[in-house]
This record gives sequence, structure tokens and C-alpha cells, in this order.
Amino acid sequence: MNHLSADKLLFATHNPAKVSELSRLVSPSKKIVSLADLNYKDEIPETGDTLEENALQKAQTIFKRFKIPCFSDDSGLFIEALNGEPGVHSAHYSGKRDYRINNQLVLEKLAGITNRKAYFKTIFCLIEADEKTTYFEGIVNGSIAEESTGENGFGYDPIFIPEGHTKTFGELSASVKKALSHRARATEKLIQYLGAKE
Ligand code: ITT
Repeated sequence: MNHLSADKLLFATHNPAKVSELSRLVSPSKKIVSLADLNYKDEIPETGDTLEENALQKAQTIFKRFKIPCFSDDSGLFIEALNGEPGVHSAHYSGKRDYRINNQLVLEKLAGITNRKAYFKTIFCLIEADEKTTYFEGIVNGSIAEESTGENGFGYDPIFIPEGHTKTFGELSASVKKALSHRARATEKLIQYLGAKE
């Protein structure tokens, strides 16, 4: 079994925005090692019907390849009036992996609908050296804006207004997202779990 030093975590994602959010979330106690750091560019299959299945698939792919404990993140935006869509299909809701087009599609589907309730959910899947597999969940409730605003964050951030705020994650600062996002909440649980083992 290869291993990283205890202060390093291998993150099984190809999404650079997730890597930078995680790096800020775990700093200064831990450092994130990304697949880019390992020069790993192969596509990782995500063929599951749930966030858990996809997170497991991603973590297993990377664990098998590097034989290093690692964790993955599968996330999605769940909109009440759209029966939970885009959900597990968030990354390519329109058929394309294009944030602007996917945001536009959501806004079109919600045109004239007053129920804008939605939540983001993240599932982390951690695989440890003994192959013990553990999941960590984070959710942030909120609503879908009438239009896309702001350049911060990534994905659906410009159309998502977190509960307790009047602006989208696209407009709010990175420090607000860091304090209350779905990913921040899952990270808190992951760090607590790892801390209890040290
Ligand atoms: P990896 O699988 O390589 O980790 P990905 O972008 O494909 O990267 P997901 O499969 O988890 O990640 O796709 C989730 C999609 O949901 C993502 O592409 C974004 O469109 C959206 N999303 C996830 N987290 C988000 C966040 O914090 N803010 C806005 N949109 C987010």
C-alpha cells in the first residue's frame, strides 16, 4: 500500500473548482493532493443512479489505480418543482457539460413557477487503507433565482440563493460559501472523522 503523509488527502476529482474549495476548507490542518498533481487525466466513470453510487465509483477507480486512501465528491442540485431534477444528472443536465447552458435550462423549466425551493447535496466517499468505505453528507437549502447573476463559484452557483441570503452563491463571496455550503458541511464531517482517528 502506498500512502501519503497524514496531513495529505487525495481527492478523486477532475473538477478544479472542487479542488480549490476543498483546499481552502481543509487548510491549514490538511493539504489536498489532486489528480492533476498525480498527472492522472483518465476519465472516471460515473454511471450510478445516486450520488452515493457515483461517489463510490469515483473513489474506487482512484483507489484501485494508486492504492492510496482517497475520497471523492458527487454533488447535485435538487429542485422541488422539478421533482428533484437535475439531481444526479447535474453535471450534464442539458446533455452538455456546460454550466451556462445548464443554468439556462433550469431557468427555462422554472419560468412562471413560484415554488423555487431547492437544495445542493454533496456526498463524499472515503476509502481508507483497509478499504473501509465511509460516506459523509452535506446539504444547503435555498432557492433558485429568477436570473443568473454573479461570477463567483462554479456550476449552478449563479442561480442558487442559499437560505438566509438574498444573493446567489455567484454573487456572494467565497468566504460565505465556505461557511455554509453543502461541500463545507460534508468536509466538516470528514475532518471530524479523520481527526478522531489521529
Ligand atoms: P468530478 O466528478 O470529477 O468530481 P464533476 O463536475 O463531474 O466533477 P459531479 O459529478 O459531482 O462533479 O457533478 C456535479 C455537478 O453539479 C457539477 O458539475 C456542477 O454543475 C454542479 N455542482 C456541484 N457542486 C456545486 C457547487 O458547489 N456549486 C454549484 N454547482 C455545483
